[in-house]
Amino acid sequence: RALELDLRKALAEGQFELFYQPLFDLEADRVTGCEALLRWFHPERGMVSPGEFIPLAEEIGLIGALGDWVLRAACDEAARWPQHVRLAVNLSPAQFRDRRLAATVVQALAASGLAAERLELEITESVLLQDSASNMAILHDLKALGVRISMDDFGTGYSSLSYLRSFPFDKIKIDQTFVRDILDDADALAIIKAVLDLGASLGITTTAEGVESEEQLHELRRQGCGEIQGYFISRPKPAAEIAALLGVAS
Ligand code: G
Ligand code: G
Ligand code: MN
Ligand code: NA
Repeated sequence: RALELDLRKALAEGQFELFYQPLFDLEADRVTGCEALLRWFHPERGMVSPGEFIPLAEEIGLIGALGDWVLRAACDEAARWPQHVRLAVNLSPAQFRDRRLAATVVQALAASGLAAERLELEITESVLLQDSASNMAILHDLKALGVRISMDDFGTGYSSLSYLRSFPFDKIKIDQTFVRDILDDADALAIIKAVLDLGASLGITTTAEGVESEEQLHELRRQGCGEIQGYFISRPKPAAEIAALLGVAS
């Protein structure tokens, strides 16, 4: 469990960094948001993927401290961006075990000066699956602050549709596995169309994730998709590169 010991030290030693990936509004034809994506630069192993260390952080009880750091650091950074650019932050289900989550968000907003309307919190349906009464109460507290709540990785779980009824989400993010096959799989296209219809009927934004080519972008535009994210627009990049891309004076 060498990695576990290293992870316990990593926060104090400043080994975490936030990268940011743009969200591109197809109607406005510009970047209107960026998603914070956590990176761990391990002194010997180099970059460790969040897919590896987030589950470990949850397991060893570090996700609370790490999640707080992410919220504070991301809000501080986003406060420098133009007003029309929102910040999206991923929340792990384990962060909902702490009833102070909404208070932590309030503190991060207050300390940074970022307006609540500019913060989007991305959750997966597992948040609503586990301990749902308590998690639902926290979600409503968050929503009452004026922050937006997005359903991430939509379409990959068990019963996403029922979750859309149980909470007033502001955004649906279509999982990248559907976008990947949009040009050569009629079923993937049909599902994307249905989710875009669903978003339109609910009056909320639908974002297509994992857009890697111009052809995929064209198809999504043709289907009326409002927002895209993916390597075709930009890979996740360090804060300074994103600030430059957004025209922030350094
Ligand atoms: O950026 P990347 O593809 O490596 O992210 C892998 C996974 O890690 C994704 O599911 C993403 O949502 C998650 N992730 C990235 N940053 C954070 C974070 O700050 N907090 C949480 N809880 N998950 C994150
Ligand atoms: O679970 P979540 O959607 O938060 O995770 C997003 C993950 O997808 C991040 O790890 C990010 O690095 C990755 N990602 C973002 N854009 C693309 C893309 O165009 N192609 C692929 N393969 N991965 C992407
Ligand atoms: Mn996400
Ligand atoms: Na996602």
